Amino acid sequence: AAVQGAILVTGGAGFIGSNFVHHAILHTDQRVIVVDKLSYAGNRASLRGLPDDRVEFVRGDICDRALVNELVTRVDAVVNFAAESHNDNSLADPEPFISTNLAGTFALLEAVRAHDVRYHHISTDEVFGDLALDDPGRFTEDSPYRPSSPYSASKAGSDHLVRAWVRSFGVRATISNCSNNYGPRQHIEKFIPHQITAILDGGRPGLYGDGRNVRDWIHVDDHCAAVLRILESGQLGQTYLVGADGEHTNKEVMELILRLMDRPVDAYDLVDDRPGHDLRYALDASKLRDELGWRPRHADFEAGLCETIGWYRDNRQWWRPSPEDSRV
Ligand code: NAD
Ligand code: TDX
Repeated sequence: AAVQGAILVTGGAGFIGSNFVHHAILHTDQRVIVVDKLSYAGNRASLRGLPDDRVEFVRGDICDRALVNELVTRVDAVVNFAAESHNDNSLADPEPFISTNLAGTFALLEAVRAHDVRYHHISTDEVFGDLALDDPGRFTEDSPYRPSSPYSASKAGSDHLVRAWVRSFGVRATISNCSNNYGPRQHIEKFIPHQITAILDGGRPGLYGDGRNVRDWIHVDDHCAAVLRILESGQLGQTYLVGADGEHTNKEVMELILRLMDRPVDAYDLVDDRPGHDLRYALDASKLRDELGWRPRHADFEAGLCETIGWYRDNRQWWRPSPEDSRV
């Protein structure tokens, strides 16, 4: 196999990173080192229940070049999930997006270059900007980069760094650009868990603008399986789009959540729109399907959403820790 003993997972206490660590422990015999600085978005509880002899947790910053350099010498591959990930935060204060998403990627690239370690870069469909609501097209690997927000611009810049390190230095890297993920352990700042937890708390959820914006949803497990497949069999230097043909307007998703939670489907407010709000994301994952044989397993969005609602209902202490929890 392309990857042997151990993987360094950056941002492994975050939403997708922690799901990836659980996935890799279940589906491979790899050992995993997680490095995560435990920003507001990181949660140590997301890594509970994993075997101690296969998972090591290191609290640290991917911008710390000495730390990253040392960790890279102990693994066969790096998967970089660590990022500032929320568009609204990037509008309020772009600075951490520049340091983590750009300087952090730079630190990792220099380390994998020095030690010739395989690198996989996690990115987003947002680097391509948005599509018009009436545009029948979808993003492909060849779509031009046209990011809209400080977040997506920092991710776009990080992708460019990876490609430059591949071409100029022969770094053995791949990139994946995924659509909007949903599932367990997603920070409640994000749309789906934000609405679910607002309803569980007895509040009224808010839809930005008129709710016509479209997102292309994929279950986080399907994203994790795709990343593992690319790590094992992806062609070096290549980019793969990851998506599961899951386009829905925000209004549709809001109404579905309300219905699944036994609330009237109009029990929400329209609130101020996000400045620069991207209209539509949609991506064509044919390359990943045709070349690597990946298929999404959670094709039924309603069933996946129902399960996700159940997870937030059953894991209130994860998203609303009590004072006793924080003292442990
Ligand atoms: P998240 O915000 O839930 O998790 C990010 C994790 O990175 C957190 O645990 C945080 O503590 C950690 N982190 C932040 N800065 C760090 C630093 N400097 N050093 C070490 N750790 C640091 O994000 P997520 O939604 O899991 O996204 C993970 C990756 O996937 C990001 O690169 C994001 O751009 C990409 N992505 C996300 C989505 C989505 O829908 N959530 C879709 C496509 C791509
Ligand atoms: O309260 C809300 N109401 C609302 O209508 C929130 C938080 C969001 N929205 C809208 C904005 C978006 O159109 O819902 C949609 C989804 O919003 P987010 O969850 O903030 O995601 P988005 O901006 O689409 O970006 C996400 O997908 C791509 C992730 O946060 C990124 O990390 C990823 O790269």
